[in-house]
Amino acid sequence: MTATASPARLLRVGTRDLELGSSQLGTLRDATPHLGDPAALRARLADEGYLLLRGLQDRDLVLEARRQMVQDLREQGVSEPSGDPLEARPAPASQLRVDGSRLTRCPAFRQVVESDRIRRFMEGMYGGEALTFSFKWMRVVGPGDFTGAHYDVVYMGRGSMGVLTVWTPFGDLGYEHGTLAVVPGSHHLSGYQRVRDTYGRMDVDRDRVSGWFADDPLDVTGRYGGGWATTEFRAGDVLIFGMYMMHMSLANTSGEFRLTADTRWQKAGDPVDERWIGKLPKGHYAWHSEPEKMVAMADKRREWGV
Ligand SMILES: O=C(O)CCC(=O)C(=O)O
Repeated sequence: MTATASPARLLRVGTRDLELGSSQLGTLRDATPHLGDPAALRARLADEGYLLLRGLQDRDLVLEARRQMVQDLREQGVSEPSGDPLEARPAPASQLRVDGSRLTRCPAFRQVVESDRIRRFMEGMYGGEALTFSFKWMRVVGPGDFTGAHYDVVYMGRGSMGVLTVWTPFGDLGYEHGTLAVVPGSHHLSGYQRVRDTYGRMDVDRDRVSGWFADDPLDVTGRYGGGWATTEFRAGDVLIFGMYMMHMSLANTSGEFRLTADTRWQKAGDPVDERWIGKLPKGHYAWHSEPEKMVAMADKRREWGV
């Protein structure tokens, strides 16, 4: 009997199809076995730049938050009614990307993103008290949409450089929902040095640059090295990474919304980016406020030669 090779699986990452399992797109390594060993987790984070932790959050609570969010989206007329309280299917003529900020007011949302589990985890990572930004980024990403490749530092780089992003799926996510992808090691790979020294010094409010470095994943790894990695997620899993991790998302090719949050933590007592804290965080106060002053990333990249 001859073994038949399984067909290549193509996944749409940003604007390009990449073959899963190829050198261009691999899968994320699971760091869950190191839970309870902060030194090992810190070493893994320093080396690869990310931590994939399965079941860190309480799955039932995450699903309860999803139920509350779906109900809110239905009340807004954004999501279609359905017998399944967890199904988030866009209503006809609904937008591609819906403002998710109102979903952060769902009671179970905050219970998840500020849970004792994640706080204790961060305290272990920082070896002391941890602080989370009061601003929470909740994404409701519609079919066809994706997030372009970027560093988080261009959006929140005015305080600690030890800020960690926690990417939290609210629901089970297959690749087709548009999972997050990172370039492992891109925070220290030498090929990215010039990118860190140019793009990585931007501040979207001060410099009014568009924040994404690229829409095409190969416009990153094809030039600077490394490969993209992603995985499928279950409610309760989180992906954690630092400010200089190059990341983007797969395109949402499903017929449903992708509900995910990115929330930020840092060591308490370190300088804090004042845009994201307090009762009413001011957020991006200049970026996009005067469209005629916006600087296209393509122009900046030409200027930097990257
Ligand atoms: O979920 C997304 O599409 C983008 C998330 C992101 O860029 C982040 O977590 O920093």
